[in-house]
Amino acid sequence: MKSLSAGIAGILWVGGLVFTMLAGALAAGESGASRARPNVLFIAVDDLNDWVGALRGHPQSRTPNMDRLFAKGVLFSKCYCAAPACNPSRVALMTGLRPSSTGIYHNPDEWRPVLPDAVTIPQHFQQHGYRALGSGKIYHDAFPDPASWHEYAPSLEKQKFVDLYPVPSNVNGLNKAHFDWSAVDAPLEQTGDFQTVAYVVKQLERDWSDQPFFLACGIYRPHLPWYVPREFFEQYPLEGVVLPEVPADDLEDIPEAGIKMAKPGGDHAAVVKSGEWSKAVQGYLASIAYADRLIGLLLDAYERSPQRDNTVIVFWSDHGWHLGEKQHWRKFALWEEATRVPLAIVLPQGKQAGAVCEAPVNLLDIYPTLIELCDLDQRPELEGKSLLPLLENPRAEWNSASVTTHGRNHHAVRSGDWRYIRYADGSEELYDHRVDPREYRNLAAREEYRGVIEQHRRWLPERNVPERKPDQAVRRQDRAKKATD
Ligand SMILES: [Ca+2]
Ligand SMILES: [Ca+2]
Repeated sequence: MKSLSAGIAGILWVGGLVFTMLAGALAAGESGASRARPNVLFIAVDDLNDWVGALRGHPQSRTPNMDRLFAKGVLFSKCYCAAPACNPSRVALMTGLRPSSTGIYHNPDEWRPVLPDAVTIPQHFQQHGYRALGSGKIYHDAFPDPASWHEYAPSLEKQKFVDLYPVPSNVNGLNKAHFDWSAVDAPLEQTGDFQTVAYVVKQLERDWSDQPFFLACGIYRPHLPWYVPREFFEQYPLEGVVLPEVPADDLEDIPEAGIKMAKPGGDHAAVVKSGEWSKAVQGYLASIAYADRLIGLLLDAYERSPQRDNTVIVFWSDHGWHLGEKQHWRKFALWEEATRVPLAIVLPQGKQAGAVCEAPVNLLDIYPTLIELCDLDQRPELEGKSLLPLLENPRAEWNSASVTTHGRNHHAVRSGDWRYIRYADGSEELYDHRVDPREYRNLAAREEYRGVIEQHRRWLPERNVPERKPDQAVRRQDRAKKATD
């Protein structure tokens, strides 16, 4: 509890939490168990960009259940990932360390041998008497972390249940591994994500009066391939699908290093040429609708749960996604679409329900926030910043910017109004979000913005450790999958 200066509502709320913590300390004194510490329901949705609820990234996307979750707590409308790819983003989030400090920049970078002593979020909870358990994708598929959990489904070594695939696959004919989309004729109950949610629901129904839980639920869609039951495709009839707006000359003011990330001659050229763009957008929307349905089942269970009034929910996605903006697809870039993620934190007993916080925050901030919310020991090595002051007062002054790193020394700095990108070769982009939310006009070369750029440079990490030489077998495996994760 650091800040007591956040206004009446904040003080009342902190007062309530102090009481809870005091009760916890008393309980600990009596029984040795930290009984009154809040439980944590930790929900990850893979590859979910801002096409949700109040973030309004796409005019047609409907996410009633995620909206229901956001309405219970604080939705952070300017949250960005530490890295725009599954593995480095998740490693940063779960260890609290920046990619530029660990050298875990890419998907094939096996992280545990590099960080043998890192204490992940669930490990830290374990050390405070919590039961750590879960199911689904929390770490990158290739690198689960058995040390993080007491129990996991399907197992400590395998995070995900088997998924549905149409036969034959490669439905769109693009021959790009998992870069495919199609309705499947099977019930929701047969999907891997459903089984993950069913496991988590069962855990929520258990009696937890003797021990608090840290319970993780990692939903895999809308990660590729976009194979979900037909009913979700039918929510978005193909003929009405709205495509992202992509000005033909948008890349003309972008430096070479940015164009290299966009790869306009790759996925985008193939999708446009094959006439699959609308189907792809439909597939992503359908996959989000499917994930949303599962979130609904999870929320129903949370609402029925006897632990509801003493459970914190953290809802996050690991990075954003391009569907043609900047002639780019997937993540792996430093623009708004690839870096913006939904983050919501639901506090016990409906505190701050329905608030939207516009301060620029980062997924790295989750770890220190949970430490304060659950009164765990501080970890001085963490590089994020506790969001507690913003949970107390979502409009509080926030003198910070959010940094995303993609490969060594390529960084984006997002402040409240600006996005500044600096690539390793020194080339730059600057966008004014007050007038250019789609980042069409790169202002970096204009003299009058030197001051703004200087202000943003001070957030760039000072340390940029070299890239690792990843395990070649893993790299080959990942290449075989075309690095879609
Ligand atoms: Ca991902
Ligand atoms: Ca442009």
